Amino acid sequence: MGKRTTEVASTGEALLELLADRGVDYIFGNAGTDFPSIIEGLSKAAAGQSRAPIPITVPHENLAVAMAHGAYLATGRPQAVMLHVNVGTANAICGLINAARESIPMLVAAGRTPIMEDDALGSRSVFIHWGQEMFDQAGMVREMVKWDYELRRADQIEAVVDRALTVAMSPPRGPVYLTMPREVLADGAGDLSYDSPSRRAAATAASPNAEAVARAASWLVASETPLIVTGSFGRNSADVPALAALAEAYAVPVVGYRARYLFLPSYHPMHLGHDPGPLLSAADTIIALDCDVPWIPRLHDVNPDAKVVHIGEDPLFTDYPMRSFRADLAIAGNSRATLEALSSAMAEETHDRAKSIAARRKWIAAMRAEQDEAKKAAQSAVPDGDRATIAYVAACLNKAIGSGDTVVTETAFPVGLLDRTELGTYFGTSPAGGLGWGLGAALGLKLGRPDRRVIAVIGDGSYMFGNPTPAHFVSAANDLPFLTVILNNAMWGAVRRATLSIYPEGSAAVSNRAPLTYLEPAPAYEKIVEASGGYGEKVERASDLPAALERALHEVGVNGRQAVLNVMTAYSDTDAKRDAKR
Ligand SMILES: Cc1ncc(C[n+]2csc(CCOP(=O)(O)OP(=O)(O)O)c2C)c(N)n1
Repeated sequence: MGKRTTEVASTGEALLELLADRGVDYIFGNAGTDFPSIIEGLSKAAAGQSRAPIPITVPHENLAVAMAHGAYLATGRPQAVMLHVNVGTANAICGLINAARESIPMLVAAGRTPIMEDDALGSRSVFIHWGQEMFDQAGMVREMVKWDYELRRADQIEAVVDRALTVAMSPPRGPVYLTMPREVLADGAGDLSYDSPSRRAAATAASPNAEAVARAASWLVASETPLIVTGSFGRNSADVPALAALAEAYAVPVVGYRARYLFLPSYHPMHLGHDPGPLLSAADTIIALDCDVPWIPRLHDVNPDAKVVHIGEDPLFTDYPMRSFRADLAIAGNSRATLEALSSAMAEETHDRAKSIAARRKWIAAMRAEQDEAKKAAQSAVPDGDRATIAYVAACLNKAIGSGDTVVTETAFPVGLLDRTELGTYFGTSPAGGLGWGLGAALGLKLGRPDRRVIAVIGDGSYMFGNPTPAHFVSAANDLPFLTVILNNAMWGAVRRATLSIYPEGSAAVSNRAPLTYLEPAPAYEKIVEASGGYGEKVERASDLPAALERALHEVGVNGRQAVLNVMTAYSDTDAKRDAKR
């Protein structure tokens, strides 16, 4: 505990000093006329005269937020994003929606047009300073952030930075938003004296209610056919052993539904894949663990007599306007703590369930063996035609990568075909589904894990949403080589699937080129990375893919150069009709 005193030239510089002191590693910036004091402060830090997070120039705001998202996933520390007033904020909103729905903390700061029209350091100096002012700039993002505030005075900077970061990091975590008028940023020259480390701690995780845990434990112990379904458990890979232990000890199958993380290693005997459908109708106790959508009422039959327990920091997802899944019990608290408490409470239950656990272990093993067989068959299937299928890409990738490689997906991807053994090596898109996340997330993860290979598997549509030119620029400028595998079906397949699910025999179904669904003529995506000195290759034939993957991974891993494989993939209407029913 102690005080640090340093001389600063402005509040902008003080902000940077404090962010660095509080453990923020990076500031992902997209600058404008609101930035002079920030740029001056960063320049001083670059010259070794002050402290600041490492600045990363990101030429699109949505990419900047996705990078902060990925860097948090890699480091566990909140990062900062700095945007240009209302317009930069507008470009960042899609990324913020993704981050908010995945409880990803970050400090998003933006300038606010100068307050004074004249006669102050920092006052208005260009015509946009009138046009960019809003009555309520933060109103644009208020629904997506946990806290917003306008910095009013130089001498509140320490308190404001701490307030922002502690709110962001208190569970459930999430983004916060700070606006900063140019005059306040330019003010504040003199001694900055502050507590280092901070005297303001984020809230610790809440413990689950013991009575609720005991009730859930009694249901689980009495259950013949329990089931755990998760969506975002495993974001913190240190939580996974608690689930692995409970599932293993009591033979409880675990399914990831649209799972964003590795919730169990693939080889874990209780990992029963990614489709809860076949299990939901028989389950007598369903645990929705960090799971916003455990099933889809229109698609799944759920045992009407099943007891349903939701577990999570906010188990009812109170920031979702409508979500009305049955809940016999909803246990608020840190999920790892709840799983550990459940395990202890179950161990105390006295009646002997050994026989039924053993019987369950048998049928789970049989089901798992069936799944393993199907997986093996899918992994060795060769596509009928020239074009790769998505399953084939997954199987080739599975062979080409190692256990420590990090995989990011932004597309409908059969993640079950990847054998992922090391925790924290898989990341999928936010349930908000704001496209344009994958490239930035991969870059952020690479920043936080410089010694790991990072592979992004991205649909052609999503690749374009991801701002590829800025992304490849950032990669080259910051020495962040990563591999992008584009699944190029020359369409927005999801949009086609959605159309066919409602109009299976309609006009769009018989057209090869229904309006607003196809992306032809398909660009030579492999050329975009070349513009930033990267390695690009188009893969027309499935049989060429394994060697192409080897070449691209060599470029990334050995030559330290970013790479893109533009893989042409087949997508037929048979696929679309089948997928529409899922
Ligand atoms: C920002 C944003 N705009 C539009 C959409 C709607 N949308 C969902 S999936 C999709 C198509 C994605 O295309 P691609 O990445 O090529 O994958 P595919 O569906 O072909 O598998 C679109 C446009 C979205 N989710 N997010």
